[in-house]
Amino acid sequence: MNAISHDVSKPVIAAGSDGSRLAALNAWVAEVAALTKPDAIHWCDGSDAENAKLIAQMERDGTLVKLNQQTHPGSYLHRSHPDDVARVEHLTFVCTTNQDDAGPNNHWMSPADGHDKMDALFDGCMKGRTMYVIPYCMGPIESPLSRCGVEITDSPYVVANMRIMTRMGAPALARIERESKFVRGLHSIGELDPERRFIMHFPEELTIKSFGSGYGGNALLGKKCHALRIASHQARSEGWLAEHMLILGLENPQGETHYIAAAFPSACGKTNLAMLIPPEGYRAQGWKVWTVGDDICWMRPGADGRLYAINPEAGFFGVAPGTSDKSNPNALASIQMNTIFTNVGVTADNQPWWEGLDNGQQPVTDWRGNAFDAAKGPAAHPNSRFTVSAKQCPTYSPEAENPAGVPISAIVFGGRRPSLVPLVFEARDWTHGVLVGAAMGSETTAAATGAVGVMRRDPMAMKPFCGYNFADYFNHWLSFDKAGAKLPKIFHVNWFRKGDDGSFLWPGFGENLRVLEWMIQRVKGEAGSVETPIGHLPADGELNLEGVALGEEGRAKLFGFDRAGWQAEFASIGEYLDEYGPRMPQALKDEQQRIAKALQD
Ligand code: O2Y
Ligand code: MN
Repeated sequence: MNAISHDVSKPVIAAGSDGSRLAALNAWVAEVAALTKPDAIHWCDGSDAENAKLIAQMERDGTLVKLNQQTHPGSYLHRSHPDDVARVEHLTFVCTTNQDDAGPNNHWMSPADGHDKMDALFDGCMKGRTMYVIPYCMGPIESPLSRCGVEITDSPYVVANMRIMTRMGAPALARIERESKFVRGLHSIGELDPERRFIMHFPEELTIKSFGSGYGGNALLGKKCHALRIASHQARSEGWLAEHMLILGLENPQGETHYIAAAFPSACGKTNLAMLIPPEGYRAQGWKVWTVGDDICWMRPGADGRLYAINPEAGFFGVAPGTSDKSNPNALASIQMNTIFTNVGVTADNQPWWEGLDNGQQPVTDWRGNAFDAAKGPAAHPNSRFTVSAKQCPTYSPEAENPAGVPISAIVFGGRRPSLVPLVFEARDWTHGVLVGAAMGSETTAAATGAVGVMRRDPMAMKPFCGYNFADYFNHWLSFDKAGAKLPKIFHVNWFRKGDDGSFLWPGFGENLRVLEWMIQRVKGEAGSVETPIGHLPADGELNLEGVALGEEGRAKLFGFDRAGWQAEFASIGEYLDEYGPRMPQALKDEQQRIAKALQD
């Protein structure tokens, strides 16, 4: 790496710059270098040559293993430390001056204590290592909705992933030079010791400090730390929304495309929905789904009153297990080349493998690098991932690069709800829709450490990601409903409703298009509904079920309304809102009480 690194004894100046407009950045880099004491500093330019050098270095030191280059050209496997395989919510903090500003939804530490704790960990941690400075832009470089950041890290794996997941390097640095405002993210893998691992956010200072993990959202600071926790805070003060949502375009046979943003908790199928392939009959008629983003959505009102959205990311960090030619052919097609796989198994001929791939092959090595033994667990870790450029997705929307963003027609909330919650319902209005989002519940998944399959409230799928008090966040959502606003309709879906025998009642995957079709018909005033206290359900025959085999139980549970069950649910929602005390907006409490009362009538 020496050929492309700076000698630390020389002044730390961004490459290609006279330093004047980047004084704050240069000063911060120098300050970090003085604290962490790296052997070398490398400013990332994002070029192919730089990436090739880093990959070669990581191959040499075993950080990356080259996969079968005939079947998967340009693709590599990374095995993370076995104790470092997922986000760590219990070690993730929001450090605001007032504890109430972080809210009961976050772990809190004072900014002074947070900095002290982290700086003690960072002291000298990069001795013997290279410090990489990664300028990046979240969103298209020319978009007014985009925001820039700089991540400093000692992990070349992070550099390679950030290159895929963000617009990284020279163009981002040029934008930072123009704007001079950027999010500061400091990261070190440290010793990968779970006892010395913290992910700290300082939203008031637009700063992130992450130590002791090299994995995904803990380490790729542009993703969850910047694009959700810091951005949600920034969005509140600037009048926009930073959300844990996919964005897709639904094109009908008339060539009209409606954009939908959908929030589902981690590992609940956002990537699959974003890349949906319509069922055969729909395809024949000309229906298409375009992928704008699979995880994060930044939205702001445009001059016409509609919400316009960008995907701040440039790639996908998708869950590998369960990805197959049946569940998500577009994802599978995307990851045939130039992909970094993390913690998957490997076949005898060195191809990546995971449970549910269903390609007729078998693993010989598991995610830890041991000989695969089914008795000892899965070949791929349940939270194993692929990192790939969005440009490799066959359905990647050209509109994803539009600096103006895409206009959103519908917002969808959804979770894993084995009982009670029907397939789809529509909120009556914006305030009701905000309550639907605020009341979201879902079973936990392997995307974070901790128990899997436990029901918890996950408002707007932002429980792990909202950088401030949820009560203020709901208030911010409510504030969009003002004169001149042309807001999207809000819906709730549940692809995970189970029957008495424990099996899923809805086929899901491509068939979910039927539900999206009903939503857009509702947006256009072309489909009927039945009004219930929880919202509008599809009227009989209004959601196209032709060719879907649903038994009586399926129809009753997917499209029915269980009054007694919802009474109990609304009592629980009321208790949940009360946990936030007087900061909870009265309008939301009134809405909950109005519906609870209607459920009694
Ligand atoms: O970031 C991680 O460590 C895995 S979790 C993840 C990865 C990609 C997209 N979303 C998530 C999530 O937890 O929501
Ligand atoms: Mn996510």
